[in-house]
Amino acid sequence: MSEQVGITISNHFLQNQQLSPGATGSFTRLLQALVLACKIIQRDVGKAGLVDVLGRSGAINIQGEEVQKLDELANTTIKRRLSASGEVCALASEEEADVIEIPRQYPQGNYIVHFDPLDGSSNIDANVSIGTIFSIYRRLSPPDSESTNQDVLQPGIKQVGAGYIIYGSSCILVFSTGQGVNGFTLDPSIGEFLLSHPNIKTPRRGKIYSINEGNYTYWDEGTRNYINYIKEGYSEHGVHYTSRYIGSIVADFHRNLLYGGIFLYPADLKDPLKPQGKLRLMCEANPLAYIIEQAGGVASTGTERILDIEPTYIHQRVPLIIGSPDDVALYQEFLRRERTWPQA
Ligand code: P6P
Repeated sequence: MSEQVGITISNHFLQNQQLSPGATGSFTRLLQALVLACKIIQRDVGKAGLVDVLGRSGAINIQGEEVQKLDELANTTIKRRLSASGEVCALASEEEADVIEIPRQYPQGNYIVHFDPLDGSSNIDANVSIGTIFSIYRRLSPPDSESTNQDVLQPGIKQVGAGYIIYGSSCILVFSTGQGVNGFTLDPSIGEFLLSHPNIKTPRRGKIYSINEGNYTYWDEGTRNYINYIKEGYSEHGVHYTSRYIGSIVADFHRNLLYGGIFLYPADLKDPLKPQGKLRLMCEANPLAYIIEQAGGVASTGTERILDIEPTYIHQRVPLIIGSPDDVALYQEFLRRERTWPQA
């Protein structure tokens, strides 16, 4: 057990800053603003059920404002807190069609953040865990200038930080700045995130597969053969996989990160408008790919490393196959048709 367990996330940031030669505190201030935004979202998500009841009575509006959809509220919270930090020159949200300009009253900072403010929010009425996902890049254009497309559309390998927050049975923030993956759990009694999962590493192979099997008829042959194999073939060799799929990627990803296994959202023919699958490269696949690689895992489209993809559009969608390296490697064999099931 690391002696660091229990330190606050603020102290963790400051320790990292002291280890970074030439650090100015700018990145730390950005991370602090993000943590504050997530604490506010956690508070609002925690009242979701009540807001609906109280909202109807008209007795209480959330934060004294017109009751908003929670994902709109989360989006606004993150935009306001990051802009006010003075550390960002551009933002891109899953909730907004275009790049978000930073209001003139704030300095143009040196970072760009892509974020999904409240992923899985359609599950909130069922009290299923949902989350915020974020991905941080350093600007390429000169300081104090207008941000450019090149600033916003960088490959995932250029991320300088990424992470997610799960609003569930407890609120946990998992992130990396390139020196491994750490998890912090919110202690609501003191309003602090405390280090609870130091240096997370994912198992080389797991026994969990996560995929929406309702899309089976829309998958390519390699994906169908792989899923059939781990459901039928493996058990012949004494390895029995179990299916776990919540439909909220932060929850599915976090479980597989800790226990091992594979999460798949392959390209499917279900929606002609989304031939590359449902998940977004910049605010879902890239940050989770950064995390899984830092934890010893793999993230691929099935044929290409996620972090190598040169993005062309902020809402670009990609197939995502992510998790334990041996599980992803086996899937790729089926995709290349080196393996077939049932045996030809
Ligand atoms: P489906 C939630 O809407 C989300 O973006 C991810 O969190 C989740 O993994 C996926 O969609 C679920 O999609 O098509 O299986 O309902």
